[in-house]
Amino acid sequence: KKYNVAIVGATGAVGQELLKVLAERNFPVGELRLLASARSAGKVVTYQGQEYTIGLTDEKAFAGIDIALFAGGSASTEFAQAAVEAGAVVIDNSSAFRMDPAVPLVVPEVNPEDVDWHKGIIANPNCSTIIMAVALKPLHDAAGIERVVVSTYQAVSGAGKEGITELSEQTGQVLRGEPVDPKVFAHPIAFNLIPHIDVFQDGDYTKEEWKMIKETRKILHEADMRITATTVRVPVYRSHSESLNIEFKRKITAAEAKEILAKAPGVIVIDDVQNKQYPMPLYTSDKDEVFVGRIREDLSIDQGLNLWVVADQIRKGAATNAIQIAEVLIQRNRI
Ligand code: 2RA
Repeated sequence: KKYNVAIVGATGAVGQELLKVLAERNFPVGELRLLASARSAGKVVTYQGQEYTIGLTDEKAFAGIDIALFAGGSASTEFAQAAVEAGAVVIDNSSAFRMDPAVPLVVPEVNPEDVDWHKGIIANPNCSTIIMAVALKPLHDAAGIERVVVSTYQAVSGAGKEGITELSEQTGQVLRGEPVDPKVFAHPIAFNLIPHIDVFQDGDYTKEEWKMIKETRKILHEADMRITATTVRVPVYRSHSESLNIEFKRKITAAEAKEILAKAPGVIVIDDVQNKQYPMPLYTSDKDEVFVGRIREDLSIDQGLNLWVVADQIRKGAATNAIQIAEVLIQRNRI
């Protein structure tokens, strides 16, 4: 069986990646409808040798669509409901529905069963959250997580194509001794780190930090899990990195954790410090897995581990996860 698929926001960084991943995974696409806002509607893109004209996203754009992949942004609040009413299942990459108790928030390696209770919309979690959840889940199953302290090192492409352009341009400007004019980020990003992603909210945490806390609890079904986060933008093009310090309910050795993670779905362990092997964002881009290394016991507490986790946030953190959700929907007969 084939499925008619719409991509909303088809010209953006996530939309383009959704197209690539659909093709790579041989997703059973019937009709493919590419949609975007007025700014991009009418453009022509080539996909698998065929030309597609980008259509305008509006209430009428979803007739006959089985799966609507929303890449993110305001289109979700405006049009996701219209897509559901037209009979599509929406897989939404925006933050609009993630914490809605009536909407499943799904990472296929972690909580695939949650697709079973969808009512038309399934939310794709925040990129940094997905990456962390894939690494936490097998360890939580094995030893019970008591508390997580996470610090992120997030690539500029998390802010879209404009983030990439800003880093490139500023790098050249700094090297030439010219002034820089930050637009996408609050401060210069070239040769800098910015401990500020998205807007500031309660307790002076950013929205990105709250997403990592609240969404992880929902995905793991652990409403009270103690999690604290600091999210930082770094001058890296692609792939988010995260330092995780995890305290457990029972002792887990580094060797045990390595064994568990090596067998975990969607995880690749790269951890051979003698040979200087650990995950790095330069080498994880365009990959679908979550890479884990520097696995070691936290010697300052009895039952703790430190991990270094890296993954392509446009792939596993967005497009790949969304398409995996669509695959789970099909496998579990929920579409
Ligand atoms: C970022 N997490 O990296 C965001 C993207 N959704 O900015």
